[in-house]
Amino acid sequence: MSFPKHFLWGGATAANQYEGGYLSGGKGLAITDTITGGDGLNNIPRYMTVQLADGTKTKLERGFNTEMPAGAIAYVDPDYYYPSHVATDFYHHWKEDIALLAEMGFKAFRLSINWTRIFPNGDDKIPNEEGLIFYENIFKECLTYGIEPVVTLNHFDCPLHLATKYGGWENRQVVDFFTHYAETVFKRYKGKVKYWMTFNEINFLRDYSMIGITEEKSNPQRLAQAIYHVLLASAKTVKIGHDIDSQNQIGMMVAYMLTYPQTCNPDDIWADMDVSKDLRDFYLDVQCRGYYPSYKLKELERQGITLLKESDDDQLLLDGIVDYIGFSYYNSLVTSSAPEGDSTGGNQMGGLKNPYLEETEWGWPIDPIGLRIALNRLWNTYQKPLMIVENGLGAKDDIAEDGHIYDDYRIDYLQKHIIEMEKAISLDGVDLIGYMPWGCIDLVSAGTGEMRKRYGFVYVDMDDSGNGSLNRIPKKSFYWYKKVIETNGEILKGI
Ligand code: P53
Repeated sequence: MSFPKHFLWGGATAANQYEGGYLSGGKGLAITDTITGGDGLNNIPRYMTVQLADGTKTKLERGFNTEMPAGAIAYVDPDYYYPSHVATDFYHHWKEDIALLAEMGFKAFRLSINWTRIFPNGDDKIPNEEGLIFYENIFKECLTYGIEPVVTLNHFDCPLHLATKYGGWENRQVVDFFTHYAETVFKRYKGKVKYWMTFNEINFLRDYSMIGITEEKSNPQRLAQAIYHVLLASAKTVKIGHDIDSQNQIGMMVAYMLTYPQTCNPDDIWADMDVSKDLRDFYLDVQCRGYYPSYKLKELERQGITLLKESDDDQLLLDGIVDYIGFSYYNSLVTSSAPEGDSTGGNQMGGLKNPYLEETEWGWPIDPIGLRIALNRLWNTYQKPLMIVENGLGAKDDIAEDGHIYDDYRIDYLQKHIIEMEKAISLDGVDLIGYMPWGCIDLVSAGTGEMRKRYGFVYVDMDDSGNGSLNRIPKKSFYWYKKVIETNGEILKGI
């Protein structure tokens, strides 16, 4: 095994799925706080509770196929259960949780700052000191154990007030609100946090629940403008972060949707290229190269979309080239020029069934070699250091009679992926700097809002309706991962 000496072994979380304390310590409401729990195995989606323009209260399916009508506003209804409100309560368990991560030997811990904990409304002039102290204590605690915090500035949590009052990211003012927030935390945590990421899975910020815009389908100009603003905010954030501390490493984060064309029919190959651009490459191109690629400009032209820009925007995008690429990788997808046949699930979206791959209980194909392919493609295309900031198996865990959790299936999944990572490093020369499997301590699923879809090395006693003691129990994978880190991967040799 040849993992670099200072390889960042760790794990990843996100505030809206892990933290809870949704109104504690002066936190404001984020749109993610208005999304209900669902049931992935029985196809019950997550909903957003919504008040329509005429005052009617209703719920709308959260997702890419639903459009938020003009004038509608998300709200919290006391009759519904919202998993983000308590989540797995990192808010009250952070000391205990960080101690558990330290016991596994973590070198890095990815977490996100809740924007609404720092600026409850998003447009506040002065930050919420209690929120700033909350994360400061967490970073200090990590550092006492030698754990490097890896901080996502925005993991799906748009302040509700910014949607209601400003129309979300379609409004250019939101760029300034966001960069004010970023500047505030860069200054406050200078010297404590070195690794930052701007927007989580930036290639999937497409609906009201994440960016606060309405009519995002019937008026594609709106979505294109909002995405432009998000990319601009990301670039501006990178620049501000570098100006405040030249030691800062500021990366992007993309859901790496690896796709395979179904056949060698050139129509299929072309369709795959076409889908890939929109699905992920566009976001990588802009953030790694500093400008909109020609295919995107042509596409906007064809759609009759004109982006509203300011004179120094182009320079801003160039100044905001990222230092590294962070990405999530869970599965691969099959595309086709004439998609028919059985479909499959997956992170963010599904594709056609791949007959060569097994699937998880939630229908996500398992494809460790795909991770090596993704690493090679990203490295060869952009020549930027890579960080895997999400990977893992969502599965049900049972507590055995002896009180232990024997999650061999999870060990098997992770092990196979780590072996492919090692090949990418030692055989292909990829510059991979870290591995942070998802949900290292059990947390709420983003896709389905369930608790029973677990990723962690540590079990948290909490069920899909929010009942449970919140007690933490290390699983079998906890001791396995500890060994992996301790031996810098050597323990996997020969497997
Ligand atoms: P889960 C769906 C919706 C939003 C984000 O996914 C998602 C997904 C995937 O279904 O992607 C990322 O929890 C995300 C994490 C998320 C993780 O994948 O649905 O960055 O927040 O938890 C895993 O199993």
